[in-house]
Amino acid sequence: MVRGPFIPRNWMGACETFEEADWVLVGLPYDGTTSFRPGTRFGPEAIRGASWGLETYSPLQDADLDGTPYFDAGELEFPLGNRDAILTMIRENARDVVQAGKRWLGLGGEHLVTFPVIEAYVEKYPDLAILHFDAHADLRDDYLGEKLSHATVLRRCVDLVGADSLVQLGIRSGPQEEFAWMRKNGTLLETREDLPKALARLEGRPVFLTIDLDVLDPSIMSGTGTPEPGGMSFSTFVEWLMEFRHLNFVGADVVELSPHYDPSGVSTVVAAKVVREVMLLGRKQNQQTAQAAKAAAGTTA
Ligand SMILES: [Mn+2]
Repeated sequence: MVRGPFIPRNWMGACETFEEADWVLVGLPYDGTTSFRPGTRFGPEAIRGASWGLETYSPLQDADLDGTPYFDAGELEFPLGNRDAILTMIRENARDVVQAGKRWLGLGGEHLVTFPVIEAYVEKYPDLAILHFDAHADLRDDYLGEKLSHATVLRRCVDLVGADSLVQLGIRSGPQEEFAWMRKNGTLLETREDLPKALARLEGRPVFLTIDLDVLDPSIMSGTGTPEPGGMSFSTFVEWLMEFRHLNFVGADVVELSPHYDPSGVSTVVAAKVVREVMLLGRKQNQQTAQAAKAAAGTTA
């Protein structure tokens, strides 16, 4: 018998049980269709480690994770190499979370992991809309002959929800046809002037938020499979995110962290902070209010 205490390996501050959670974090260590630099299978574990360096309070949103029950389910153990079996596992797990009335928060992993989650979501929310941050449109109909790939994932999601249920930000790389498609279908939010139109697509509907971390500039996000120069600073990213914070987010994922390409560890810290801000979206809970509520409930902080 060794006494401990031992360092927890889950996400900082997570609650004990699935039942009490609002958000459910699920690690998705899969990078099987990655076309350039593999390694996102190590993303979720790295994000968990970095979470311990975060504060629970977000000055940006004046909200605290203490008032946000979230459960860290851990990493799914995948039969690596069997893409279809892995997608089925993710779909079934996401379905359990969604049908229990909880919000999925997937930690990638490559971006293909979003598709089976959207499949599970549209079963419960047929009017689901998707808000997509990425350097890449991921709208190819196939990639090297494959219909299911990190490069086609948003096209597969559009097959389910329709092009008029998608809003995309930060896209700065892709073939001309993808840009033509986005402009034709009005999915690409390029300037502040486009914001009201984008919000009109999303307001009043259940929204799934999918964030490919390569939307951020490689200067803070070198730790990703397909870095693209010219990306958002962290400040610009959160400014955009705050434009959407009043929406009804029913689930989210944060994908494509590949920690071994970032020896400084900065990308992983950024990723963890993105996850924190996502969990606090829509929760306008002032810290003092939360503490007062705790005191009233007779619990200790
Ligand atoms: Mn991308």
